Amino acid sequence: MTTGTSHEAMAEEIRALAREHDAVILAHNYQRPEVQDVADFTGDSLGLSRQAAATGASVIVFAGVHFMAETAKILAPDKRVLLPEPRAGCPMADMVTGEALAAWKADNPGVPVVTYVNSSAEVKAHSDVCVTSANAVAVVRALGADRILFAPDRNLGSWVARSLPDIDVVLWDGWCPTHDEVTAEQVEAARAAHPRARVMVHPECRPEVVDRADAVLSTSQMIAFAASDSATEFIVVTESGLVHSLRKAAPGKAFFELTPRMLCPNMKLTTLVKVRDALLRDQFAVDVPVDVAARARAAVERMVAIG
Ligand code: CIZ
Ligand code: SF4
Repeated sequence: MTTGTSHEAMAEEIRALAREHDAVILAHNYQRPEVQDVADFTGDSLGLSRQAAATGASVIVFAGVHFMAETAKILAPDKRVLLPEPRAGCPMADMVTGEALAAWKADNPGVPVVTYVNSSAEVKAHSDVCVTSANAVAVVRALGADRILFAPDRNLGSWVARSLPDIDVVLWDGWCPTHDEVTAEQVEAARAAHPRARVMVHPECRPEVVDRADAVLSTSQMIAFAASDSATEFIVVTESGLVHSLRKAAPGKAFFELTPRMLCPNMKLTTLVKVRDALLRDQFAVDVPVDVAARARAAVERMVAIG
């Protein structure tokens, strides 16, 4: 399963199965290149969940991690949502539970709870509003509160706090292991090696890394920025899978990764074989209890309405 030819044969089988089962295949920007290439749509978690809600297909195969498939189910409750690899979770999403968030909220009456979409349905259901890395600053600004609780990513939360100095942002202590381990020295070394490159940094990185960016962007924003900016070289400080999407979106430009490369082991668990098996065996369905889904959907919809 490593050669181009075997990928092509498997991709053909997957496309035929998707037609047969009335399925749409969605792949996150951090997925393996061959999984991105077999998908109908690639994108960030919210963009893909909106595709899930808009599609006419009855089955959604979500190549990503568990919270993303849950978000798709929340926005498309009547569709069957399959996660090809049931072990694909997100350690950051697991750093807060619905129960713990509810207790934090009870300790801070009247303070809005703002939750990153990288969280479980249960956690979203206890939140006032969700945000993505693309809209966190704009949504929090629009809330008009002078104090907020932000979970689970302390790094995205500190980016919001530093962008909006008049708002008191109280941080939950969660982080993404893949983004949090990047150091300022690594970014400086990459810049020294590629002095003409623009540095694009994801806000899940630490503040001292974010401070060394030319642009602080979500994955979908990085794709748009690289395609439209006048620069022809870019240093990409986010999960390595995005480089494949960037090269497709801006084929004439050069994209450099940090050393060591940034990898999310959970994102890499999904393979073409698992996507094929998901379709073949109708596995692994992701369900969200109706009441939890309704409350989580309200937090997501509030974000969409504000942003
Ligand atoms: O929301 C997403 O898809 C994630 C995890 C990253 C991003 O910036 O798009
Ligand atoms: Fe979670 Fe980080 Fe992996 Fe995204 S890259 S799924 S935030 S662990």
